[in-house]
Amino acid sequence: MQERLKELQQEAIQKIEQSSSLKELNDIRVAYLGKKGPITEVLRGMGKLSAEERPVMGALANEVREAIATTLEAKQKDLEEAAVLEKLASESIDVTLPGRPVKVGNHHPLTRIIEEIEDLFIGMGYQVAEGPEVEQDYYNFEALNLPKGHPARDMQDSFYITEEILLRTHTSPVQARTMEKNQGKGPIKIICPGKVYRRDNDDATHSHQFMQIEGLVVGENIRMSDLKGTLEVFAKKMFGEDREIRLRPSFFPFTEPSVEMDISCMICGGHGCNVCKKTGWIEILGAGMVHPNVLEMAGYDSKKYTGFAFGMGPERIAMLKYGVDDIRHFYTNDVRFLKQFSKHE
Ligand code: FA5
Repeated sequence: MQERLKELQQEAIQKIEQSSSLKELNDIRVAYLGKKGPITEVLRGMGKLSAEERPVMGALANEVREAIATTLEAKQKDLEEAAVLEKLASESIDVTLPGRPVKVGNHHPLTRIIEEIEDLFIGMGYQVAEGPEVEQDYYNFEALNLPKGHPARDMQDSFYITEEILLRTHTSPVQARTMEKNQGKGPIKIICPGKVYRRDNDDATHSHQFMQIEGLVVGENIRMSDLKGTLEVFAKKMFGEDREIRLRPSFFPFTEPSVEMDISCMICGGHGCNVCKKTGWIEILGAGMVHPNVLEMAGYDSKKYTGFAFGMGPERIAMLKYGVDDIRHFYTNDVRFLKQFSKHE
């Protein structure tokens, strides 16, 4: 029996030393020290021993149990430590590895142009106004001196929603709305950027939805020379100090007199090229002195107050500034096109 116990001790310690997991170790514990284990079995047979042999055997059995338990404990500690070290190693971060590149977006070229124009006018004391894209016929046309049946309504083919409601064809209704809100009192100095809609066929220079930026200045003694000076500053800041401007007579029912502004071609410097169609000039915007009827309809005394207004298409301006040959590039969201503008960020 003594030998059997010694054998069991040796066998158990050998297995413990060879074990490589906590689960394996637990199985060994159950197998050797459990109630159904061989040591317990040996102890059960102690009844057959003499009274002298029994305490000697009991002491030996306890020694064997103790030895196995201590070895188990030591091995368990080793395995637990090894597990922690392995976890730390597997979760360690190599801070010297290069990071994953973060894709940085950039402003859409149109947003950039609009913000540039806004900043420029804000710097001259203008405020930014907004108006609805789904507009009443009254503000889009009638309040702008374009009564129903006026032939000039055909200049802007419209998307009507009902007889009286349409998608605005220009940002000029914001002029009428702002003047009306002011109830005929006090000066106004606003720009209004926004989307507009026309039943135009899409091509390289036309879109059925595009942006406009409106400008309106109302006050006492506002003159055509103020309009010209303002537009000249705008053109030079936008396209370069050596740009020249010229105003050509034009027609808009809401301004009198009306003009179109050209700038000297930035490609050929005014000598004539394909971009300016050999004229040396490029058309940029429409403008004029606010028609007295428009002032009166909005409640302003046209004898006391005068004003000027202008309206431009930022897509066309962006096309000229960035050398873009098709307006549709701005709307198709091709990243190869958009990425080219990130360097301006
Ligand atoms: C107007 O819309 C007037 N409301 C501008 C104005 C305001 C005149 C205040 C006087 C006083 P026009 O229809 O010319 O004008 O349009 C102005 C600009 O919008 C054009 O110069 C052009 O740059 C742009 N534009 C017009 N139609 C389109 C289109 N289909 N696609 C892209 N841009 C367009």
